Amino acid sequence: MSVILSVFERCGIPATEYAGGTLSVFSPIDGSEIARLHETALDDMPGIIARSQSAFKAWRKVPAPVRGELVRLWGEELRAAKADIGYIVSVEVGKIIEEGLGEVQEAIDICDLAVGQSRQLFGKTIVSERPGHRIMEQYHPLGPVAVITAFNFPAAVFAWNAAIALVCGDPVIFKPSEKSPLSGIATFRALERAIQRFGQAPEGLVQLVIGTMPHGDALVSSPDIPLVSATGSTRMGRAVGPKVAERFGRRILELGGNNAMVITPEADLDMALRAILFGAVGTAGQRCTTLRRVIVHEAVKDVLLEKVLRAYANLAIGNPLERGVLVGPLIDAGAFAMFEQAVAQAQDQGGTLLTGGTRANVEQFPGGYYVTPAIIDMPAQTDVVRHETFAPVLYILTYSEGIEQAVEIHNDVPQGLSSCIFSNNMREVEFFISESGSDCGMANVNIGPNGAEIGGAFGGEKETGGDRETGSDAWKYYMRRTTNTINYSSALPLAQGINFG
Ligand code: UN1
Repeated sequence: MSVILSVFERCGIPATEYAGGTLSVFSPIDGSEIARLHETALDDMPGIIARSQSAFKAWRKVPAPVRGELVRLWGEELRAAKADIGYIVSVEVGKIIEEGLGEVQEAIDICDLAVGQSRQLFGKTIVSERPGHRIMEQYHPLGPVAVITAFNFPAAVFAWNAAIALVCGDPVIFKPSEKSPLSGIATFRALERAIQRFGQAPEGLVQLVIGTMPHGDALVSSPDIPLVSATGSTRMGRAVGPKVAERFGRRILELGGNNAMVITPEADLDMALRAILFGAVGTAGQRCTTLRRVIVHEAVKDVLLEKVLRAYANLAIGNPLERGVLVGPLIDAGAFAMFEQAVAQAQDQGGTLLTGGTRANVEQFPGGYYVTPAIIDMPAQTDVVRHETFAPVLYILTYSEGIEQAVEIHNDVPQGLSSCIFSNNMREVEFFISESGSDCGMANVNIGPNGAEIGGAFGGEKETGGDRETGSDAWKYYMRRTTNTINYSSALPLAQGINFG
């Protein structure tokens, strides 16, 4: 693991930073400690927030396309550091290299999108009911944005928020997850290098906070941070949401998912199989978009299961840094305990364990929590199925009637992030994505629920939080809208025809 130290150095994380501190960071690959980071002093939080506020006063005046130039440079720095940051993601989160690199690519992609967006921060012009009047909307910078990320996407989710916030004119304070801060720091350092090359950013435009819950709390509770973007569990969202609401702040919450795939009698089962594999065992089941439920028609259930079980039997589980391995470790002992608990509960609740569900023996790394991905055939959508377990546990649910029944089962969970249908029947497909279909923020056709591109809006309904980030018009969350009514006549008529004396 000593190679990681030279990668840290190349990414701008020197020994003075990764050693000698109080926050231990472990690699899930073998459970070893890879860094001891220095935590941000809690006393420094007010100063950090104040610096962000003063940076805002300068940054909001920089023309948006010029702000876009900074993000363009960040994209260049990320391209140059892609292999290194991808490697850190793999070591720190346990993703296979391919997925570690994919995550950095996602950060690069959002930079590209944000650069274009920096020339497209537009409002509407609206006709007025009064002669000689015009109405228009403008989008102005909002203020400091706090970005609090989860362990599983430490580079991409920071970039999703920071790239858009920066072009929108907002400074950023970034608190990465204490479980995977190094990937976040490396991504942040690439941004600092871009800032240096850019040469005209105000001091405090982007700041990093290394710490735990109290640090997050300081950001969430501060009235000087108009927008908090937080990714994590529904439990975390329940704590963050009300605190931000209490001070009338804005929030972007990306919380739990319980993503399903409906497989109808007219599905291409080989395609479905491939999507199930990437969806359910990719990232060892630790994506918020991970496939957690398959809702399959009884007519194709046996054929599908046979294919899926055969593929699961050949899954390469082990060192995520080794080519050919598809399933790396869970993040830590806590995640493993949840996995074990879910597998046991599902069986208590009438499920039949078809494969997996145990700790995998990876001899090389006795300290890592590797598991055999579980598939559990459930007689009904019981409590455990309705709960998000952040691990590779796939529940099989069966339907026997039409697509309406499948959708009913599909929507009968508290979460609403991502969903998909496999079918070549346009009636089923259109129903699934219609107003009466999937109630999720994302509903895909003949592709899995995960691995979304950044161009669309990302997020979901119900306990997932209701907000959106990345592409489409998600940028509007990061700006404040003003409606301007302009009178260019020499009279002062009132709207609604009111005659006031
Ligand atoms: C997450 O797991 O928090 O759609 C984000 C996906 C990725 C992002 C996942 N683009 O799976």
